[in-house]
Amino acid sequence: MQIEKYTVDELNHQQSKKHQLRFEGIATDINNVEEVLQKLSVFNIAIPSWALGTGGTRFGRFSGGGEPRSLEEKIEDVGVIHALNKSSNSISLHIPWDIPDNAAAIKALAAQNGLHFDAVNSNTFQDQKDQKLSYKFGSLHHVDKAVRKQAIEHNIEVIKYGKQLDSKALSVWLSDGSNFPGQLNFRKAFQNTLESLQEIYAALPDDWKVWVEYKPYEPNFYSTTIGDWGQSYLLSSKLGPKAQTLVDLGHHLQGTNIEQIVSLLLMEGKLAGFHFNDSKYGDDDLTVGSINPYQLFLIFNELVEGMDARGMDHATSIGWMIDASHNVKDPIEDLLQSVQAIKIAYAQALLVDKAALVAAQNNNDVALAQEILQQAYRTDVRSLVSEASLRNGGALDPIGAYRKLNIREHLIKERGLKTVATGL
Ligand code: AFD
Ligand code: MN
Ligand code: MN
Repeated sequence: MQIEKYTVDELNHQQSKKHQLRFEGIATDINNVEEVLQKLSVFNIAIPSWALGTGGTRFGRFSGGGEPRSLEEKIEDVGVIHALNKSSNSISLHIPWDIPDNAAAIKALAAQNGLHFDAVNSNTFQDQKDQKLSYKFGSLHHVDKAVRKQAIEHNIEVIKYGKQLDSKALSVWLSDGSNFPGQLNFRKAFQNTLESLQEIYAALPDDWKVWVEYKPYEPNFYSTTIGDWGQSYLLSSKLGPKAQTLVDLGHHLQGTNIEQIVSLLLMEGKLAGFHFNDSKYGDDDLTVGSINPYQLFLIFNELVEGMDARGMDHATSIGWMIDASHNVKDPIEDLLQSVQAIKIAYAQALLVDKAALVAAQNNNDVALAQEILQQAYRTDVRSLVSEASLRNGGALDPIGAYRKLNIREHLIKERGLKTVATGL
């Protein structure tokens, strides 16, 4: 479904007085408010095609109704998100779940919705119908060369689809690992993975990147062949300049200092980008900012500082994407909330008084350094994010607008109550 712009404008109009008061309140406090607004308004976060349906666990899946039944409908859903928040102008596809039968038509539909295609993702963590060899014991790291070859060819095919859609990156997440001690020779598994990735790397167009994602456990519970950022960094370094390390926030053991990882990867020019989500226990894939928004802010603080140090463009020099799977929420509401949480953390990071922080660090003034960070974190920046959205033609309150416009009800009417989107 297409959202008519005047319906969003009408809702904004109803809220405009209240918004104006809040915005003016904070605007007078910030000396570079226009610069902050400008940065916020060009900042976009990609939506993964697999987050548009309700997720599940191994115990069950409870579909919410009106889920997209095809790639076309997934694109329409991202179009809805983007029309409301003007901050989600791309979609990331997962092959073979989202094979575009007619790339030209798919591209045209995306363009109609103001969207383009972010990284394409390969899938060698599941066996597909009619697949010759099984990935039960892994893919790119497999002991059998024939299985590795099949997985390499799949990745090269994914690049082919991505080229048709003007994607610029291949995102690789492997579930390869082992469940029991002794099952695997770690060195050989790593070497096989490297050699397989080298073949995929050789098939990358010049202006493409390959993003190597890591994850400590699940579905394997003893070892994962690309288990942490060190292993991913080792691979991406050996592969070459077109390979980088992708950070998925949920792919860390509890207590890991993710902001420090981010800082060092950025320093080395090896940070591919993000899969945003939040978690309490593991790879929970919860809504961004729902559990630990302070950590999200600290990550953005390192990002802003590190990118500025290298003269990088915040909006375009790395990949920004959500990777979530919500089991009980309306997926579109969850994604709108996630994008808002990201923009709030980014806005807060832009408010950090950098010169004062550097001085405090150089004086070992620990208390002051904390004050400076928390001063920014405790600022209510929601009206800045709303103002940026308003200036872009989006809604002041995207989730409120989604509800008031009864979008899910429309989708259910159009698609039915018992639809299930492809994905996990
Ligand atoms: C996994 C990974 C990865 C992958 C996705 C598939 O985070 O990014 O593509 O889920 O649904 O947990
Ligand atoms: Mn991920
Ligand atoms: Mn994950």
